Amino acid sequence: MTEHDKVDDMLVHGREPFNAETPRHALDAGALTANEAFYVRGHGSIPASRDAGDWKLTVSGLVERELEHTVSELGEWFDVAEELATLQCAGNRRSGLIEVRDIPGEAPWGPGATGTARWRGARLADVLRTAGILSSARHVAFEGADDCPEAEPPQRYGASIPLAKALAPEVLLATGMNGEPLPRVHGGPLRAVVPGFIGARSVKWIRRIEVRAVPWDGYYQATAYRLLAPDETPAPGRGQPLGEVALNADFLAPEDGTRLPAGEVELRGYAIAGGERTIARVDVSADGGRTWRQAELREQPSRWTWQLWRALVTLAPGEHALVARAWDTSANTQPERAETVWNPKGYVNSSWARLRLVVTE
Ligand SMILES: Nc1nc2c(c(=O)[nH]1)N[C@H]1C(S)=C(S)[C@@H](COP(=O)(O)O)O[C@H]1N2
Ligand SMILES: [Mo]
Repeated sequence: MTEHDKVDDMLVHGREPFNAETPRHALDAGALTANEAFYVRGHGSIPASRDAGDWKLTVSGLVERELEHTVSELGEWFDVAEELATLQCAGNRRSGLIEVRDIPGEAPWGPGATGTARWRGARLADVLRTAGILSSARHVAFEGADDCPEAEPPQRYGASIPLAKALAPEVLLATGMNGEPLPRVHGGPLRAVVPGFIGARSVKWIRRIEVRAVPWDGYYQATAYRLLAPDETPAPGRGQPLGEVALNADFLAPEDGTRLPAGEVELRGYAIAGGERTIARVDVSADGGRTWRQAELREQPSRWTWQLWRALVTLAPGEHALVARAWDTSANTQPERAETVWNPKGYVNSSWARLRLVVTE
């Protein structure tokens, strides 16, 4: 184990703030990702540890009555719920975009900025209903306790989601992860979990919930985590705010570049649809996309999770470039090339998954 109780082979993109990606084999290990291998994405300093007894959450803004509860009180006063849900960072698979054109200041995350866990906590909707939502409310913002020096101007991390999503039963104020108290590096003692939305909206170390008429105006909602056109530069309000996760997939096994003997090879990977959609199909191709065969979908743990898949292909000696693409229940599929989705912050690389294998005699 290394810092923050993570396995030794995490792919560390930064130590301060701590950012670390899950290795493919740890995602391949099962439908749920172990806490000690779950990716960490942080923009600021992890707040000093506090226990649930004195960490206070306030609910304010467009509400009939303001609430203030410690995390322990939340557990006593609201029903405890569980959701299996996948978190996925909007920067997942950015390395494929960097290969097209450099993205200064953004780390080259591979396919492991994602993970699936069993989250436990109060339903946000129950808390909001207790506060009473005023009719002018449209968005619900979460403010974290971490100071983020990279933001312009420096500020605490914050983000918002539309009110309709905030009132959906799957959105949790989580205090537990995979049967353990929520680890501090993942937002303990309290974080939002917004299934189907980009990870950036699942704010960690929440201290304040603000019910608003307009989206949160902080840096991580108004400037970052927005999809810009290739010729734009980031500025407040520019581009499109990212919300629902986009359809995506990647290979998990074998590792990229593996050498293996000729014959049958089992390819394994994940696919995620995002939003309210689910995965309808995953195809793999061993000839660059001229012919495809369907992968076998494993059972989906819940409607808010990814779906693992596998496919058998027979490979002759030589170098092989395999590709995979997913389809969702809206009949969307993934674009072929990363060039077509390149953007200045390197978000949402939804292009085909690619895997190189070297097959020997
Ligand atoms: N307070 C706070 N919440 C945050 C962040 C952060 O930097 N600070 N990063 C966000 C981003 S970009 C992602 S992808 C997820 C990552 O959650 P994890 O570190 O538990 O995997 O947390 C989100 N919530
Ligand atoms: Mo993220």
